[in-house]
This record gives sequence, C-alpha cells and structure tokens, in this order.
Amino acid sequence: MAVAEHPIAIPCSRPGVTSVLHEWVTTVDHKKLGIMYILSGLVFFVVAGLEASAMRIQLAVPNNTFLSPQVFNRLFTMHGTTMVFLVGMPIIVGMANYLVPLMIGARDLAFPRLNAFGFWMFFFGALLLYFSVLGGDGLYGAGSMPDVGWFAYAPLTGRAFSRGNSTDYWIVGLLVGGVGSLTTAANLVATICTMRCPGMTFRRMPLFVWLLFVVCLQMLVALPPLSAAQVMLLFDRFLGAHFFDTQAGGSAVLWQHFFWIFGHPEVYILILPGFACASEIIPVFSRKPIFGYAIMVAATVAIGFISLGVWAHHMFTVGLSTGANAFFVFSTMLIAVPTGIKIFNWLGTMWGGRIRFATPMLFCTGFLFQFLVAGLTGVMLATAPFDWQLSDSYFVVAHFHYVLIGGLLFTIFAAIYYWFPKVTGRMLSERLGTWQFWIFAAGFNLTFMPQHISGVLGMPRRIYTYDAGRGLELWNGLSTAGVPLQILGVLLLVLNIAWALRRGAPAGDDPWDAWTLEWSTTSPPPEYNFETIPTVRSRRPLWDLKHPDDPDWRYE
Ligand code: HEM
Ligand SMILES: [Cu+2]
Repeated sequence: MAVAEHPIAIPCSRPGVTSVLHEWVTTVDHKKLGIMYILSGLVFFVVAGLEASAMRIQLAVPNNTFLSPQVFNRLFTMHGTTMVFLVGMPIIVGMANYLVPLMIGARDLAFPRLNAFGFWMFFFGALLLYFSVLGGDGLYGAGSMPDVGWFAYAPLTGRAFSRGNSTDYWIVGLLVGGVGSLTTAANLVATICTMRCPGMTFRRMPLFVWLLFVVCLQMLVALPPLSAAQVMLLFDRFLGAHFFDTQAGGSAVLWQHFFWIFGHPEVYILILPGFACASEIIPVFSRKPIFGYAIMVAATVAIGFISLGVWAHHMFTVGLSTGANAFFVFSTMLIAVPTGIKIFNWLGTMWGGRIRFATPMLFCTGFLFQFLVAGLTGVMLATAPFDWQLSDSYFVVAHFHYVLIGGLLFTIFAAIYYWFPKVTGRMLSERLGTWQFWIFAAGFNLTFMPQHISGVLGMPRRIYTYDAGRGLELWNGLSTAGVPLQILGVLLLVLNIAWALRRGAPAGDDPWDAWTLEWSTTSPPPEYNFETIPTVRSRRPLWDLKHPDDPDWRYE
C-alpha cells in the first residue's frame, strides 16, 4: 500500500512581520517570555528615566519654572511607580523566567501557559497605568497622570483630594499587574520545587536560584496586603467606604501599615535578585567557588524573614508608640547583619582570586562599593531620632537611589553583559562596556552623592522648587549635572546592544568559562533547552565536566 507523502513546508524567505508577531504574542516558552519581560522593563526604564531627567532639570536652579507644581507631582509619582513596578519587577521576573529553568536543568516552567498569562497581566496593567495620560481627567480636559506618590498616602488618595480618575488608574493598573506577579511567583516556586534535574538537590542549586526562590516566597507574602489595600481604597473611592478617611473614623496610618507591609519587603524583592546576579558573576570572574555557600543561603533566608518585620521604619515620624519605634529600630538594625555577611562573603570570594575585570565584574565591583554606602546611610536612618530629622529630606532620596541604582541597576547591567551572549549568541563589546561603566558610575555618584548634603541642609523631597540663598544651589546644580552622564551611559549600552546583534563576536556555548548549567547548552538555547536532561553531582557541574581529574563532587 502506498504511503501518502506529507510535503514539509520549507520556509524559503524570512518570516513576515505578522508571523513573527504572532509567534511572540502566542508564545509560552519561558525564554521568549523572559525576553519580553526584560525588553518591556528596558522600555519603561527609558520612560521613567526621562521623567527623572525632567524633574532634575526643574531642580537645577532655584525658583525654576520649567515644570508646574502639578506636573512635578505627576512626574515623581509616575517615575517612582514605573521604576519599581514596571522596570525593577519585570526585569527581575524576566531574568528568573529565562534563567531558572536553564540553571536547574529543566525544559520550561511548571505551568507555561500560566507564565504567559502572568506576562500579559503585567503588560496590560502597565498600559493601563500609562493610559491615564489620555484617559485620566483626560479627554475632557488636560490629560493627566496619578499625582499621589508611588506610596499613595491617605488622605491624598481620597475623593476629596484626588478628583478625576488618575488615582483609579494607579490602583487598577497595579492591581492587575499584581495578579500577574503573584501567579508568576507561584509558578517559579512550583518550578524550583519540582522540576530540578537529577542530582540537583537544594544544597547544589545555584545561589541565583536560591535567591529567586526566596524572592518569590516574599512576593507571595507581601503582594496580597497591597492588593487588599488597593481594593479597600477602591471601596473608599467608589462605594463611600471610609477605611482610610480619618474624618469618618477611618485611619490614614492604616494605609501606611498596609502599604509598607508590602513596601518594605518589596525593597528586598528588588535587591535580592541583584545579590543573585552578583553571587553568580563574582565567583566566575574571581576563578573561585563562592565563599560560604551555606552561609549565603542562610543569610538570604534570614533576610527574607526579617524583612517582613521591619516595615514601620518607614513610619517613625507618624507618631507610633515608643515601644513600637524601639522594636522597629532593633529589627531594622538586625537585618544589617545577614546583609553584611553577604558582603563579606563576596569579598571573601574575591580574596586571593585571579580577578578579571571584564564588564560584568566591573559592574559588580561598583555595586559592592555603592551598596556599602546605601547600607551605611540605611543604618543611620534606622535610628529613629536621626530619621525624625531627615525623614522626607533629600538624604532619603540619596539613600534609596544608592540602594536601587547602586544595588539593583548596576547588577542588572552586570547581568546584561554576562548573559547577553547566552541569549543572543553574540558578545557585547568590552570596550563600549568599560566606557559605559565609568561614565555611568561617574554620573550616578555625581547625581546622588550631593543629595546627602542637600538633605542634611534641609531640602525636603517632593518639592518642585526651592528659594535661592539657602545653600542648596551648588548641590542641586551638581546633582543635575550628573544626569547627562547617566544618559550617555545608557545610550552606550543601547548602542552596544544594537552593534552586538549585528556584528558582535560569536559567543560559543560558554564564553566566560563558567560553571552553571545554562552554559552547557547552545547560545541561544534551543526551544527544549537541553538535548538530554543533565545530571549533576556538585554545585559546579561544568567544572566537573571540564576537570574530570579533579571534580568538585569529590569534596562535597
Ligand atoms: C537613573 C537616574 C535617576 C534619577 C536622576 C532619579 C531622580 C529622581 C527624582 C528627582 C525623584 C524625586 C525626588 C523627590 O522630590 O522626592 C525620584 C524619586 C524616586 N525614584 Fe528616582 N531617579 C533615578 C532612578 C531611579 C531608579 C532606578 C529607581 C528604582 C528602581 C528609582 C526610584 C524612585 C522612587 C521610588 C522615587 C520616589 C517617588 C515618590 O516619591 O513617589 N529612581 N527619583
Ligand atoms: Cu524599608
């Protein structure tokens, strides 16, 4: 009997735009979704960066009129909200999406379609937030954006003070995005628990996976209180409830508790992935295994727990009881201990290593210095009487930008240089990378170092201008002067990526001579990640492969 031949369609030209679009929109592949998260994050990074630049221009000289007070309020709200929810979170989730299955030797996340759902919830939540530009008070008058700060304190968000719909966009946009983050966090937890390849015990998991595991658990605990508070706020605004309305017996401080029970762990949700990248990159470029693996894991878990119990250090000035303040001073100081341990372990890893300052390592070193500054000012602010003086001053703005840029953004840059070859198969230029590092680091420190001083001199945050003759001109001038350098740094990265996609040197599977599983597959990895699912016997499976005479498992 004749067997019917099924002709196989062989594409003879490049696929058209619609088919490529269709492929990406319908994908459930963790790698594609990871890239989509990261690209969206980078786009919003440019948006939020422009918002920040506009604010810095306004503040460059006293009594400036570049921005009106309303627009300034809108910009700092959108800048903060965007940076935290639409830049930090998606880039982190994107890296986790891309790397976790590769690092644990799996073919995808546990629930690939749920993963796609998470991305689209994030994406449409983000669009909703920015749709407020058109639809806020919008169309009927000037377009608008939320103007209540990224923390949206009551009673500013009540109907009486926030008319129109801009605050509603803030609430609903973040609520939608929050659902996405929750499902993705649950998905990653399930993946890490059930999809590890043979031999990949919890004690052999790369630190990156460990840290993201803790981050996802934190998300599962911290995000629901925020969503709950947002629903309550919707009730206040639409149904005449009075949860946060002091005049009707509600409590504005209640909002702050709800918000910071989410908001403080959020800071660690943002910073632990930075630590995660540093923990992979520093050993490879020091040619030594990470120093104190077990202690690093223990410190991470400790940070995860303690960070849930320190939220009221954001509320020293609202008039809590002395006992409560004392407790939160103590618990906040306590968290410095595991964080300090981590810094010592990274330094211990570098100690005596054969360090190569390729771009990823440069950014990690910058991170170590700058995070140290952030940590020191953090301990200062954790002292309640000090905070009473400097809360809501520029000192705080300086502190948290050292955390978020020095801690998170620098490690994101490091991660881009480190894993770009895996994702695209091509190397970024080291020369452009080195330039980017020095220019961006100079710009960053020039912008934020002087803010410690203007803060101590009494400059409050969230003001759109200040008077001349108070000693603030110099520091604000310097601060704004740093911005063009930062922009130049980011442009160099964009240039580097555009160049590398066309001309970059082919990367090969393992350009850095690294040790974790993602480097054992091709660059970029095939859709199924691994031809055969790997088996591991130690924390450095590729080391074992490359050094059969002296494998790690002999010592573990
Ligand atoms: C890249 C250069 C950046 C510049 C020049 C910059 C500048 C500013 C400025 C001028 C403010 C307003 C300060 C005030 O008046 O209170 C601000 C607030 C803020 N920034 Fe940035 N920023 C930058 C990057 C970032 C990044 C990377 C993040 C987070 C990942 C971030 C998070 C925030 C937050 C949460 C606020 C508070 C907003 C609020 O008060 O509602 N910023 N920034
Ligand atoms: Cu905090």
